[in-house]
Amino acid sequence: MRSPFLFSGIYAIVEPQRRDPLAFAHALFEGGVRVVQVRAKNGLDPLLVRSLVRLARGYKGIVIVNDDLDVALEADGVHLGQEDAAALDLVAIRTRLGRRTIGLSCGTPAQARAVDTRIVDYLGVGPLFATRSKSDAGGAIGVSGAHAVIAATMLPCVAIGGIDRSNLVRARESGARMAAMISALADVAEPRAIASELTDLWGA
Ligand code: TZP
Ligand code: MG
Repeated sequence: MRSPFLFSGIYAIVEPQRRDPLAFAHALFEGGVRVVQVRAKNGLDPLLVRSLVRLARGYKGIVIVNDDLDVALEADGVHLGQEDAAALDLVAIRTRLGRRTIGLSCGTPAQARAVDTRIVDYLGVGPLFATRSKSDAGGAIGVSGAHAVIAATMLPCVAIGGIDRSNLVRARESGARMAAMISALADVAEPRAIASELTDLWGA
């Protein structure tokens, strides 16, 4: 990991169209989340990302943006999907992003083995369980499928897809260092309380 942060716990994905992103991220950081990814279908506002980074600094947290390499320069890193990465020159991206974090989604051991670990810092592994937050996420690979992907890499992994309070402990059995969530955090009245509960449940 090039960015100095503790790679463990809950990885929150914030979609600005779902909840007011600054208030939501504030609640999540208060609840113990240290990594927030901002994901927006209709483009990311660089000013919002700058504000989120300023907020994160008060909690020793980091902000990663989904896909957008220009806005990533305002943030602590970028997360890319397989298709995004296939169309890009990752060596050039590493040069451009410097020491910022680069994450890549992987759903199979073969994809994990193909990752250049000199360039990519962490893998997003899933979907673990069925998800309604990403229509093209593909079929669930389950805990054992995720375990196989994680066993195929030396990189730290973030489990993702349909994770909530009911299956968080099972998700941890995959060997992932972090658990990423959208709905389990966004669809609740008290995100701070849920973030705190999930952070404790995940442990370390
Ligand atoms: N990538 C794989 S599954 C997923 C993404 C972005 C969506 C996760 O959302 P949720 O609501 O936590 O299932
Ligand atoms: Mg993408």
